[in-house]
Amino acid sequence: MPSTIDEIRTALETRLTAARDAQDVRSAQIEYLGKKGTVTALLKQISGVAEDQRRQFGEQVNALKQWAAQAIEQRLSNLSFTTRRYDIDFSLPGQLMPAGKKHILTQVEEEVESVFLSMGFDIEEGPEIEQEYYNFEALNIPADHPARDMQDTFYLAPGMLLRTHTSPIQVRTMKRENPPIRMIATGRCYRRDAVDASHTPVFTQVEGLVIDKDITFADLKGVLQEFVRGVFGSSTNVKLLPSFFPFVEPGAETAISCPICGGKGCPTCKNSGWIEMGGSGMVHQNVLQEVGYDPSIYQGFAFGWGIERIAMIKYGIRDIRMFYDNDLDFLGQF
Ligand code: FA5
Repeated sequence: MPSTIDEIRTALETRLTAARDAQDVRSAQIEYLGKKGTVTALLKQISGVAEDQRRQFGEQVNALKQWAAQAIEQRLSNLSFTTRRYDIDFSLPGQLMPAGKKHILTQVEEEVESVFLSMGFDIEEGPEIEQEYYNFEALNIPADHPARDMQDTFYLAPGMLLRTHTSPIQVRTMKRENPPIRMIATGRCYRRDAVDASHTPVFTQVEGLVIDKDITFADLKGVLQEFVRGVFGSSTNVKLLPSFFPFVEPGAETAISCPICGGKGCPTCKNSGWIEMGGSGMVHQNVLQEVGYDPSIYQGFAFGWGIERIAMIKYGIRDIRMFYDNDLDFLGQF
């Protein structure tokens, strides 16, 4: 046990420097400043010191006590700083920045694209601001044709419009390339349609086109069958119902067996077991001639479906407006 003031001071200094945590410092505090502590013992000795030395001894012991108290506090605060630094739990999860994700329609579009890519189709693109020629005339819909009423159009300038469907991309692709052609195109379309649970003025379509020698209606059905099985599940079937589109002959509305009830009948398919998905048909010979193909050599089929419709059936969404309301709680589910 150190006996002189200097020795006590040096010993405490060494002790504090060696202290690894607050606990070590606290026990040093008790050992030196506690009731039975070294410094406290010296304080008690003051009154017993000879009178001529008492004052000097008292001052030295009090100074030691003060220094010891300060040194202990200082060491504690240093330790708490270092402890805090090393107290970080690196295994705790960090605060994640909310990450954005792809819109459900983009996800469905990409899924559709990947099914067709796996069948060897190319992906084409076309402009949303389109020439009337590609949107209508080249598709066998002349200016005075009543079929123009089927697609109420946003005109931008004479001869220019917002495309009403993705079918002009067929024409652009055929004019640019020679057969054989196997392509799909997805994209925004615009119509002056009143908004309701299944219509919006801006919507998305997927267009498909195959041109080659000896292409038949059976090829159309086979490709659509593969497509719907890839998107809706392997037991989904396709049914073609007679319909009219000026750019195909024969034309067909395409229905799939209801993926929700498996074709047994439910509210989604209005108990019919079938759900209509979009148009299709064999490319009209006027269209083939317009793009410079010889219809006696080349035939083909085309189809155009709504991506929103596909997404609604796949995910059981009853109102198309949900896609465009920007409700993050809704969109975050997908
Ligand atoms: C067409 O647009 C044809 N171009 C499809 C086609 C292509 C037929 C190739 C034959 C050959 P229709 O107008 O029926 O057809 O539209 C196809 C699909 O687009 C509809 O079944 C529907 O799912 C979607 N659609 C059309 N208008 C709207 C709208 N206002 N809002 C949401 N979806 C729409």
